[in-house]
Amino acid sequence: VELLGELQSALDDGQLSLHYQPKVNLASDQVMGLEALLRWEHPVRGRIAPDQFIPSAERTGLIHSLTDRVLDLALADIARLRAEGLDMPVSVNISARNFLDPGFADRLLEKVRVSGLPPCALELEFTETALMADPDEVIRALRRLTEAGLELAIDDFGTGYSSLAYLKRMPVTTLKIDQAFVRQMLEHPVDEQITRASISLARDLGLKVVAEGAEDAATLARLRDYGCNAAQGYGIARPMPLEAIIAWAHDRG
Ligand code: G
Ligand code: G
Ligand code: MN
Ligand code: NA
Repeated sequence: VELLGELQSALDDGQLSLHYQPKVNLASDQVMGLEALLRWEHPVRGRIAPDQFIPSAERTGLIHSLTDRVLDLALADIARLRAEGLDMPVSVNISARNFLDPGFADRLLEKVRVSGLPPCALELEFTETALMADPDEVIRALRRLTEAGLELAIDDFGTGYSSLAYLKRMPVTTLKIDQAFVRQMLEHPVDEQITRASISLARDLGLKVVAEGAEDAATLARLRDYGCNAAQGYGIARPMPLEAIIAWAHDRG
């Protein structure tokens, strides 16, 4: 609660920024996108992890202005990336609560319009939980966003509560397999089976599939064997500030 009051001032003081983690296409080895991850640099407490403040921002409704700020930061950073010749979609994490705000899709589309960027430069990641409260309403909002040209991805796949019937109804283009299954899949056969089955499911449904939490070369090689389209994880790169990701991407060629 105390942190939350400070988050309100952090929103006004420029203490929030985005770090970026690359996703790499496993067939071509090319960078195919970046995920934006929120970072709060508190003047006294130092770095505060999103897990420590996003849940309470969700409970109190502050998540609405927080997500608006994240979108503004991301759109500004996308313009900078494109000025550097780095023309790849950036994905932003959207809370389930954001979809319960009836003005959310309109505000987001207006921000994209004002930015002058093509809508396909922005991808939204959200979990299956986003559908639980009001599936029809959320699916309508998702459809508007996808019809406007945004990319949509299901995040943390396999850890939520939704049914596969929802997966079929949702207008998503990408499925991200949660790191809980990928990280130690070479040590734990059940994790590997779940990862492999999720890759097949995604491909059968015509979705792109991204494995998260790939921490080493052996895991990346196995994911490639299984036909996974892309991977993200410490085995490729950690999340890093904008200028560092620009240097990293140029360096990699
Ligand atoms: O980057 P890190 O591993 O610390 O992120 C921890 C969690 O916080 C992840 O579940 C991630 O999806 C979430 N997260 C990171 N940035 C944002 C953000 O901008 N908005 C929301 N809603 N969640 C975020
Ligand atoms: O929930 P979401 O998938 O958005 O969360 C992404 C989180 O995973 C971020 O906090 C990011 O820092 C973290 N992360 C990214 N790659 C790896 C990895 O290879 N290993 C681990 N342990 N965490 C990772
Ligand atoms: Mn994510
Ligand atoms: Na995830």
